Amino acid sequence: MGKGQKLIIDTSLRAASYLRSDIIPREVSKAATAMLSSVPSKVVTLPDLPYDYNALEPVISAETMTLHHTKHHNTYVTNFNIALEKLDKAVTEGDTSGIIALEGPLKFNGGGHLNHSLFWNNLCAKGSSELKDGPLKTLVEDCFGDVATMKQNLSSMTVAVQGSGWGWLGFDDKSGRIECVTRSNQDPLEATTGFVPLLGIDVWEHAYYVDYRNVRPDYVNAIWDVIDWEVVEQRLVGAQNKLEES
Ligand code: MN3
Repeated sequence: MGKGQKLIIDTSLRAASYLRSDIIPREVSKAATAMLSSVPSKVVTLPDLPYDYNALEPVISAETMTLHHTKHHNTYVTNFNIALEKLDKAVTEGDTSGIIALEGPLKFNGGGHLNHSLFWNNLCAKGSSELKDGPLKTLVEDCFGDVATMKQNLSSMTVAVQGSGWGWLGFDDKSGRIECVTRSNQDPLEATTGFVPLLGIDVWEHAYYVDYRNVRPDYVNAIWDVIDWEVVEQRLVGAQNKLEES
């Protein structure tokens, strides 16, 4: 069964299982619930990297990339699926307290999954990182004066994140401008601020400790060599198009 099909079926089964027996026969409701719980409820999976583990060397080592992808990101995926399963159960049982208690695990693990999925894709091999003339460069120059100033702003804000977190270049769909924003832990940018994520920099220690030890500024300064600006520009253009359609 395809992912889309499963989602549609899951949704209709869920709807059926919530209906009271005075609206539909109890057997139908029971069968829907039973069938729903028999369908594997794994909603997210660990995405493949768009390059080899050693592709970002020497900026980020293959060791860091392997650990970061197969251990850290994978743990967010696993725990997000567990939280979703619990959510399903709590919703089915009408357990309001249980639903609310899942807010933290959903945000942390779902955010971890979203953030890393964006992060892998906005990186590329050193030789391929080039910010060419186009809508992104034009808007960066309009908002920051020049590209170097934008990099400086985002670097210093990201280095200054207390504890674990992320630095982002975000698109503000109210003003149509780009801004530097930081978030703590795995708080996902769009869900917690409304900014559309264009470029993310992970400054959890697991992202750089093997290669840079505790020297976060060296890591953040080096990462500019492996930014996939084409992807960042695609995200910008996508957000701008969405804005025009709305
Ligand atoms: Mn990470």
